[in-house]
Amino acid sequence: MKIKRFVGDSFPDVLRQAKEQMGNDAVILHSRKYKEGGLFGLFGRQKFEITVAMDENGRSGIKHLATPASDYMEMDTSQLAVPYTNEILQEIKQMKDMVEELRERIDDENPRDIIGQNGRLLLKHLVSRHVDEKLANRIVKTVEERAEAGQVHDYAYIKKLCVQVMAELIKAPRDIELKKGKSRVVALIGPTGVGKTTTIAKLAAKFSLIQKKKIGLITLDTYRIAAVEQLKVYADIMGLPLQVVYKPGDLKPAIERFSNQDLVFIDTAGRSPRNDEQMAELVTLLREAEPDEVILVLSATTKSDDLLDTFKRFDIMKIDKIIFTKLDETNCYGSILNTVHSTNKRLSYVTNGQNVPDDIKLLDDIQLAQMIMGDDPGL
Ligand SMILES: Nc1nc2c(ncn2[C@@H]2O[C@H](COP(=O)(O)OP(=O)(O)OP(=O)(O)O)[C@@H](O)[C@H]2O)c(=O)[nH]1
Ligand SMILES: [Mg+2]
Repeated sequence: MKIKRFVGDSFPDVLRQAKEQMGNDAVILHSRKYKEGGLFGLFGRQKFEITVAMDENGRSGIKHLATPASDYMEMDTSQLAVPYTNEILQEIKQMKDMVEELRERIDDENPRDIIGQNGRLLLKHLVSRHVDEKLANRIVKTVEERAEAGQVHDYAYIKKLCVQVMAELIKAPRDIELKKGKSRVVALIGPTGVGKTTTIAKLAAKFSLIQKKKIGLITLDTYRIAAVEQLKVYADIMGLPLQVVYKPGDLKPAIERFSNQDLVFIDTAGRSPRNDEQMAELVTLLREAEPDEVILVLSATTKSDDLLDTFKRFDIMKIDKIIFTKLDETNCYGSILNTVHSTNKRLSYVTNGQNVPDDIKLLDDIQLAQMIMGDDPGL
């Protein structure tokens, strides 16, 4: 018995290697997927491994795994009107072999069927990455239409096409806009605990320390004592001015006082989108603030249906962009694509950890699509 391990970038790739070196009769003993390398353990490269055995006498093998005729003999035929004779079993076996041979020939000669196979593989993969099944079907269809006939057998090529198609759906994420000589007011809204305050601290650090912009911070979150304290700690560390607003009437004057800052971030209290009273209060505050940008903060760990529901409820505040947080807490980013697709909103930053200010990034559409695909976006 010869046993060998094969490693590659895709399952078809390792299977091909195994077939080439061990022949069609080899038997797969074990298979697994694992991540290699990566950043923050997040963008590791997906690897596939199979362990294959080959009986050197050529007796065990894939062909022998097909049900042998003798198994049919063991069926309980007492209930059947027509008894299974050896002759019939022989014919069934011949027909099975013919179908198998035909299937192999079609696979070799008909590239469209190969794309069909690769398409099915791709669909399964996208759904496993939490891409909505309907959307995944549409993506696969577009990939199939665009695939060059000569390359359809190449799954790596099909995956690359898929990344392009998904990137077009995601569209290029947008940075926070700055206007020369004008103060810009940006409010972050969203459900409780998604990371609004932490994200403001990261953004404030990026714009003040790296881009040398003048930043002002305003918090409307006075519901919890700890909430003001949380932003105050960051403001003190970065040496940024912070104003705490307790009632709607004080908001406009606070923004006025920051009219010389390049960028003013407004932190809001996390609201349950299902609590109408809380939502109405937030709407009143935002009307008062008239922010230049309203950014909805969502967690990548939330289910697609809930993300969409949350978006709809917060959209009375006219959402401009979406920030996704906690990318480090999940492996499947299909929900990001689903949300962007069904809301038709632009993404902005993504965050991938609790560290202020490091764990925030403005990825491009291709990098996001690669992440959704489960590939290393090369960061
Ligand atoms: N793993 C991970 N944790 C994060 C990320 N962003 C924020 N957090 C953590 O999530 C928790 C909540 O963060 P906050 O910034 O207080 O969230 P919030 O949306 O302001 O919460 P409320 O004001 O209570 O609604 C904290 O423990 C943060 O450190 C992230 O990208 N990844
Ligand atoms: Mg907060």
